Amino acid sequence: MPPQLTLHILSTSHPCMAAEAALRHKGLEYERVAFTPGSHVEEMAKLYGEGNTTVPGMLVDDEPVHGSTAIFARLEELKPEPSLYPGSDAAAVREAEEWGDRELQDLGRRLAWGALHFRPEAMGTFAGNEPLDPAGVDFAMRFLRGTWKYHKITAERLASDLAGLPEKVAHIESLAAGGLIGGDQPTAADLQIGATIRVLLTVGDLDRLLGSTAGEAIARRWFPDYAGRIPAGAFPAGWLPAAAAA
Ligand SMILES: N[C@@H](CCC(=O)N[C@@H](CS)C(=O)NCC(=O)O)C(=O)O
Repeated sequence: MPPQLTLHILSTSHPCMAAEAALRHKGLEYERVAFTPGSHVEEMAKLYGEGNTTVPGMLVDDEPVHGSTAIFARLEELKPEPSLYPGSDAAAVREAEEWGDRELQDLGRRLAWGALHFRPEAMGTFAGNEPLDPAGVDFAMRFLRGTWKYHKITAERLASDLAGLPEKVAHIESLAAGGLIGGDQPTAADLQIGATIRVLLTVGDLDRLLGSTAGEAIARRWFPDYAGRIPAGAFPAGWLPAAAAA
């Protein structure tokens, strides 16, 4: 009997999207449990242990596997083909995936929540709805203050994240040029990096930096559907880097 797999997620989370794409790519059956933001903390701690409160988490029967990179690795053990760490590139793919987790993933949270502060009406679009009405904007503004605090977002932090983005985009280009990502089959690095870029594609201010890049192509290929649009002009213009890194 194959083990029973249960994936615990929050619905707009990009590492959760990445883990789910890996399950689908491997053709594994799984149960998907979407928690409500807020109460997920207690639920996750119960299942994955004190301190392991972020999503995704996956139960393999009763065995807890916490975090997207651990989930990729465990899925690879459970079903080696199609591989997420193919052949002689395995170590380099693992390194690229870890870079995506360590260096890029947080930007999907900070830049999206960060931009929404300036365009709170756009929060409605992330649920697939129209921009919020004035009462909705009042709610969103209170909610967004909470997300800034939780993710330790400050204007200085955002400006520095934006200034560093061209270098990260250039790193993704070099991974694609080296054939580690962007192939016909997704690697763990495609899924980890692509999921974050997919969230960043909702931020209109980043269109100029991300448009026609390898990151954009990978994100749209493996994550075609992701609701949300924050119109350009959210961030103060001076915070946006002038051009992509060479
Ligand atoms: N690097 C971890 C981080 C996961 C993470 O921070 N997930 C976010 C959602 S994108 C989360 O759980 N946020 C809610 C929380 O921190 O309580 C991974 O890839 O699994």
